[in-house]
Amino acid sequence: MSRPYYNPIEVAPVAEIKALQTARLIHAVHHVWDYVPYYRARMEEAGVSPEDIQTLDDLKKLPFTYKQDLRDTYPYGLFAVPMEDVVELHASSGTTGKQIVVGYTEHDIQIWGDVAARAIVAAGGDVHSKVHVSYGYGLFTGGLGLHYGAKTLGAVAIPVSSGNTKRQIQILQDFGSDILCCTPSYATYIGETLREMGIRPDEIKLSAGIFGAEPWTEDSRQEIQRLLGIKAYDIYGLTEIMGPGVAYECAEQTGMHVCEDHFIPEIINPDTGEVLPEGESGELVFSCITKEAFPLLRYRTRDIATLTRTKCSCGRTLIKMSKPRGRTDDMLIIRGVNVFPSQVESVLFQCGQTSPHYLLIVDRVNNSDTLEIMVEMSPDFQFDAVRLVEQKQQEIAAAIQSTLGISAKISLVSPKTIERSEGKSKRVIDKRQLYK
Ligand code: DLL
Repeated sequence: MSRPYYNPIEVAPVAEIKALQTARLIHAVHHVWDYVPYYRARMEEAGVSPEDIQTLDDLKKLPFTYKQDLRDTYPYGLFAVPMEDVVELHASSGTTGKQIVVGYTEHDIQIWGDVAARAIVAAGGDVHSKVHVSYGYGLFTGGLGLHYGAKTLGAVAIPVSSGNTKRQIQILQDFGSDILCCTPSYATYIGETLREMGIRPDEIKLSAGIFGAEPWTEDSRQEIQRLLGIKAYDIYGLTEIMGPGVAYECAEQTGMHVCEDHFIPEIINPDTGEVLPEGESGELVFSCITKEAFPLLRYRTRDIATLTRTKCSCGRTLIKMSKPRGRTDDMLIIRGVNVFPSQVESVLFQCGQTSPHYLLIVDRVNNSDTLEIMVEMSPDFQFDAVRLVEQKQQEIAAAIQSTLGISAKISLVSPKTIERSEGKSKRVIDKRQLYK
């Protein structure tokens, strides 16, 4: 019989988790003070020494760490162990700017395997599962992270990596994969290809999917579940903190449990840096309390989410984070209105006959911002009926106006017009950046 959780800490009393966090935080602060001159200098500047950190509440005395700090110390300036203790490097370029590089000791890799194994178990996996990993392998953490999770659990890792979608489907069929791991946009693409090939979801063995690395809405979850005949679980992580497995979803599918025994989350006001009370929306900040090679403290993720510690029906006591709504740096400001691509996605789903593929094109004409939304329609939409096309455009424009408060030009395009993604999808073209 499969276990309901992987590691007993997932269901431990909250007081026990907090005691563990406190002890580990104190140790982590000494570790960076002793071994990372950059951290020591930042702490001295802020007037804090390791002795000032005795409780979880003291965490807020520590200065924040920003992506810019990682760039300024590129490549190895924030490593807290000698290179002979590092066994693996990963990197991320993000959407903008110079890449950053992170390192792991053998112990760090073991913890990564443990937290990713928790995600697989929470999605119904066990030692018998065949875990089909279609995240990219390489410097990106997606592929190897889930791979380590499957191996740690004792399940079978199938390292397919991303791309070659028809071959993915052949492997799903022939190898009998149970759990698919990839970005939600690639899951949609695989599902659509399956449909085009005339293969019904019940002809493959998949029962679950573990999808993350980019924002996705509840509507796209429903779409993926329908296309692939599975239960779709969210997983969150970022290169700087560990990779996938920082937080993962359970059967309740109402947010992701944060692996608080390794990463302390906070929600802050991104403008003032003030720590916000539980339940409020703001920027997620993480402190690594067990990492040896690359232990970031109070790292500003730029992801917008909420944290709640309500009782979960799965029995896990770890705090839950909401689906990130987007990143502060993904948020578009169009004629003064804040717009997240995920909000547009929700509106499109509600309008019906749309597909999950869309593109926002933002420009500046005569000193005023313009927004065009290219929407790919589902195969049953009748493009030859001009009146229907106009009606649909008006319907979507009105829904965008009433939900987001901005006007947009809607362009409906036929199926398969918008480029598909095998990894993280690109939803926005902001031409205004060209004029900066
Ligand atoms: O995307 C790690 C990962 C791999 C997570 C596979 C989940 C699955 P990065 O490339 O460094 O690492 O990108 C991290 O991706 O700050 C978020 O903005 C976004 N992100 C990650 N997971 C989610 C998610 C990997 N479940 C950045 N929902 C993060 C929304 C996500 N956004």
